[in-house]
Amino acid sequence: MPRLRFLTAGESHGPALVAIVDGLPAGLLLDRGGIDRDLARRQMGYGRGGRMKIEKDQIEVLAGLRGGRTSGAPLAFCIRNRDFDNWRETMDPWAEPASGKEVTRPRPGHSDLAGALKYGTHDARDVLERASARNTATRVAIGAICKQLLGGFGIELYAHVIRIGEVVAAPDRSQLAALRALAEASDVRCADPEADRKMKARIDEARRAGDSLGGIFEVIATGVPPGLGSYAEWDLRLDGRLSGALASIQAMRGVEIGLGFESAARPGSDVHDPIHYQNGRFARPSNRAGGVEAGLSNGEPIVVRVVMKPIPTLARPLASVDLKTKEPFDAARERTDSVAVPAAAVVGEAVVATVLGEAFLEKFAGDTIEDVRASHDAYLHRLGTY
Ligand code: EPS
Repeated sequence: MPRLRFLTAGESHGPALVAIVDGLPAGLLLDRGGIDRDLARRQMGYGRGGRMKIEKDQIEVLAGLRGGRTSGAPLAFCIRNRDFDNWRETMDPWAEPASGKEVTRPRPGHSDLAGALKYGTHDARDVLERASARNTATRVAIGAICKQLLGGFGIELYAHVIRIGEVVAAPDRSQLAALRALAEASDVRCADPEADRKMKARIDEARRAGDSLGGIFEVIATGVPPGLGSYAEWDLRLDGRLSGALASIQAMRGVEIGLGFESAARPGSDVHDPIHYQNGRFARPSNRAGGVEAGLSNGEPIVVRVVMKPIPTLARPLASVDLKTKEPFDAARERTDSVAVPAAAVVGEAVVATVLGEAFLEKFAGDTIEDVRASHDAYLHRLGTY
């Protein structure tokens, strides 16, 4: 039984994005509609540019699935890029690329300059095609598969936007279902209607100024049993794995778990969560740890927040230097989104699901979903009789 792992490939304007996911147990029933719904959620959001009007992302499974059930073999899928039809002359895998789409004016904040230096090229086209956040579609599909696995064991995930630019939301977190309904109905995926209005006004302002905005989203995972991850080795720690995976999403600049950076300002008595024992189970009256202590899930909801920087492609670009002539130029002007934080939240939700899926299948490893269930149920029984 291999551990859960995946690889992705694909250029933003190439024929398709592809992924291979290995280590899913056999017999897991997948719902294509659920995966496509998450792909559609990622495409939504106030402030996105023209590209999302072209794409309609859908999963096309190529291997490892029969009758909707995983076979235990690697699962391979692709998501077609509809925009490839407009880019054939540049992006055809075999034909010599037509001239005109070279990128010699690197955008500050994007991969263009460092990538061109790394590969010794004066045309950053190959660099930005792969570095593009378009690739997050594959991570959302992988996360959607993991959400379906985890959902079968009562683990639910949800992401919502809590800040765009200077606008900070104050959502009511007491009822998760209500928060989810509000955020899902919001164009900016924000569960605070007042902030929703202000965020959209701020996005309009940024768009008019040819500028972009970043923000913060929060992911909440409920129903996670205690004991996922490990304190035993650094690379098994759940906090490290969540932080690393979330920071690897394009444009993410910071991750905090639970109280996060605020922990620095408080005494320990106001940071750690007291332990109670009520009705035959351990209980925590607060969740400042965000569900993770010492690299292990502790049974409380996992809460992470992620900072996204403003998108570097600006309609009114910053100064840059031509890679060939070394002359100053305005950076390449490309079609762009002004804000992608609502989309990034969906990606973050998927990435947390993927990390939890990996940790879940480590703890409850099995060749078939029945084996996984037997291991899971035996563990819960043990916890119940502790
Ligand atoms: C992106 C640039 C834009 C975004 C793209 C990410 O694409 P284009 O250059 O085709 O206008 O729309 O995001 C997506 C295509 C997507 O599916 O999210 C970039 O440079 O990272």
